[in-house]
Amino acid sequence: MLLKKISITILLMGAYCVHAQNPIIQTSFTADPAPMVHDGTLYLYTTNDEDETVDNFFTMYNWRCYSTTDMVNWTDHGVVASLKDFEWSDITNGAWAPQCIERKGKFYLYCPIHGDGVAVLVSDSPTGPFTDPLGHRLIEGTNNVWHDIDPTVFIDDDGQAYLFWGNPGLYYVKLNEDMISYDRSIGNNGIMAVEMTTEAFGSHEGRDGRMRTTYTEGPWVYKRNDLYYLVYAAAGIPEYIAYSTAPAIEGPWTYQGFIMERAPHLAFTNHPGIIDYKGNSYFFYHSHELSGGEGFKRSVCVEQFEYNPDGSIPLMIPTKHGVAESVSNLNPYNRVEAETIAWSEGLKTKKDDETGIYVTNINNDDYLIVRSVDFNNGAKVFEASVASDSDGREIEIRLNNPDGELIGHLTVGNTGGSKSWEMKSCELKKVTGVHDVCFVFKGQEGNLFNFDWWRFQ
Ligand code: FUB
Repeated sequence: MLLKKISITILLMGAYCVHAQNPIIQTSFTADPAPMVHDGTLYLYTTNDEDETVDNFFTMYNWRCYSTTDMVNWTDHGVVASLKDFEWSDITNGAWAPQCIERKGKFYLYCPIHGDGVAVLVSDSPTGPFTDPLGHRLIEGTNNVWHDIDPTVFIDDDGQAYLFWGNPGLYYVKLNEDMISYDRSIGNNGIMAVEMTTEAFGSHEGRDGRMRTTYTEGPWVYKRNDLYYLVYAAAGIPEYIAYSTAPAIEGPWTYQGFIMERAPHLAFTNHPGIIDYKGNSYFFYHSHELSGGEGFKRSVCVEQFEYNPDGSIPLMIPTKHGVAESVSNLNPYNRVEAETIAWSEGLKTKKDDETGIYVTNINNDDYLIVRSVDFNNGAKVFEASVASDSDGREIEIRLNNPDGELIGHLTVGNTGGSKSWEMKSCELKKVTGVHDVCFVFKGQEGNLFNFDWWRFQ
């Protein structure tokens, strides 16, 4: 009996390691998740905590984007916007929590510049390039640029768009149809301040002993079944996630309580993003686990959940395994970008004009896993686009995990340089059905090679 128990525990531990899915991005530090579904794909906009923290504070210059069609494999689109896109702003560090929305084929990315208010960028594609349509900030207004962070945008059924934001106050404007200006005939030159009552946002005792509402920052506004939801970081610092609901977007809001409590591996900030995709509901947040507990180096995580029958949101437990099941399989017979990753160890991604995004910083024994790969009736050949400046490097192709069954190995060889891309191929043990696939990188020293895309035949 005891033996059975021990082997079950070992089995579970094995499964746990293999399917570790949170945080969902391991190649950069990402925070402040903002999911958006467009044309069957879920795009995830994030902030980007730099690898090197300056002056023990948030060090954030860029906004990044990732996408998925299965909720387990995430394709890295790199930096899609940066503080440099706002020529009028002198701020060089402060690319805080954004949100993107589509309207009439244009994508509007609302970007808070910490210390310089909320700005907007526009693009014809969800992954950019984004440009600044205004040449000045969008929100002119609360006379306190610290308040003007964390925009969340929402288009109601009647077509009226709203932009909410703020820490520790909560404000909103009614955006005009162009999405880059707002109705200035209401409130304070267009800006409405939400009444911060305890009925609306609950109450808690701050660190200074004063009572206040739990609302802190990071609002996320949406509507479901005629009920308006406002989810936010609460009772900071450390922050929990709480939410309020209302019968109308203007309120009155009613406090509904915490939905993610503090946990040791969560950072001192947290930030919600909620979305439905392919019939499931997902809750995005961030933790500091990947950096080993550094609050200025956070990483986005996701949990699947179900609303309670009365529409309330259940308590979210931050897990290691995250999303257990993919919502669709990956077709390995189409070109797959190497930066499509379910889990990786040791890798980074880079972007250049010629190649786009590729996987780099590859050292001996680093690996990447792609999940739910559907080989169907069988793959016999593996092809990959790689660039290397020496011989003696290879990719082991294994099933499931770095120690899984070896089905082939690709000799990378010297292609003439780390930007000289060549398509290499190797034969495989025949593999059929659906598997997770693990590419394990082998070679003697340093940065072994770069990896752009792969495909099975
Ligand atoms: O990431 C910088 C700030 O930390 C965000 O704007 C807040 O929501 C908090 O996550």
